[in-house]
Amino acid sequence: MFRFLHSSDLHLGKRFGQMPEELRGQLTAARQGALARLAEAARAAGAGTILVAGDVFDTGTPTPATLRQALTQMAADPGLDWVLLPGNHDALAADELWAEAARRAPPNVRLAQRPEPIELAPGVVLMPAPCTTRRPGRDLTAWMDDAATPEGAIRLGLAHGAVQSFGEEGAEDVIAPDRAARAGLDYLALGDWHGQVRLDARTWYSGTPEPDRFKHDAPGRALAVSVAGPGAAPEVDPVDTGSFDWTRLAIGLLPGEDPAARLGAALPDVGRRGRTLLRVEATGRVRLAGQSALAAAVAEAAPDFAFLEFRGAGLALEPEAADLDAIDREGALRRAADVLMAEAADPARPPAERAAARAALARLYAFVAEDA
Ligand SMILES: [Mn+2]
Repeated sequence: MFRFLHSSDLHLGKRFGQMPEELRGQLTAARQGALARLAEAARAAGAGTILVAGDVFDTGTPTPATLRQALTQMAADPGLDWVLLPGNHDALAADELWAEAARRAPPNVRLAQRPEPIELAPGVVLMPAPCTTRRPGRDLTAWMDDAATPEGAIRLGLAHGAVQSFGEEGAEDVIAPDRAARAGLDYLALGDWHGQVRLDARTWYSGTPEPDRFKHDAPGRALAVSVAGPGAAPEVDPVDTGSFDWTRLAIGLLPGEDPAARLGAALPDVGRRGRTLLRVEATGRVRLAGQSALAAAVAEAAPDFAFLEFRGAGLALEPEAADLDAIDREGALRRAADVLMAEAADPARPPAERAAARAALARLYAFVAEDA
């Protein structure tokens, strides 16, 4: 029985420049902290080896502190072996990074810099496919098909990249999704996709241990994998390793509903909010009063969260004469409100302009309501 932890896409040193300044350092530190959480998860699963399937570092030029502190953390438990694979963000082309890593790596850290078998344990052979460049232009796992391993050995693969091409170019970059079957692998540990995905019983993307975007809308995870012997189906268990949650909250509204109540009911537990980055995406139809109430409810909840972003581009204003009357029945304010309402509903205008008109109208409404 061989047990290991499969992870990928740590992106150590990622700077989060688009985030508020006071949050950036916390998010970067949370990524670095993922190393200790992976070590803990490995020990809890009884695994002695951690395979990192690429993008250990966010760039080929991490700061010396990022590199050295990562290696120091990996050295903290000499009973755990780490195997680090160059991914597309930290490809072999970053030769200074990998040379420095090789100089400083503790004995329990192996750098999978060549496509050749590595003996992880007696009878357990790992075949790595390090990324040579950001876009290697070929399937780097092809060599595994013909790689000879000792009779009766467990064959493991480690690679980084897509298994599917969505664009017109780059199809030759793609990893054969059936590589495990073709190469007789007991398990193929993949990285690149930041969400956890099972391709087949022997082929998984572990996902990142610490989320870094809203796209996947899932907590940070790794995989605890057990292989009983050559040919045996692996046992694969997801384990939680995340520190921050990146959560998308979709709210579809109808004009008669109370948007603030809907939002309140859908928000995560208060205790978790300080470690949650939340994107609220409102769609549907809303009246002016509802839009004001929603904006106020978002502003009220925001300080509980590490980050809260509101997206209302999918929200249509329901034209109600009574709402415009509440602004004014005639005069300059009413004329402004009529123009804004028309612009907000004009399909010929770009979405950003319509959103601006909607926001301006909501401001006008809130301003007048406050004054009253
Ligand atoms: Mn990545």
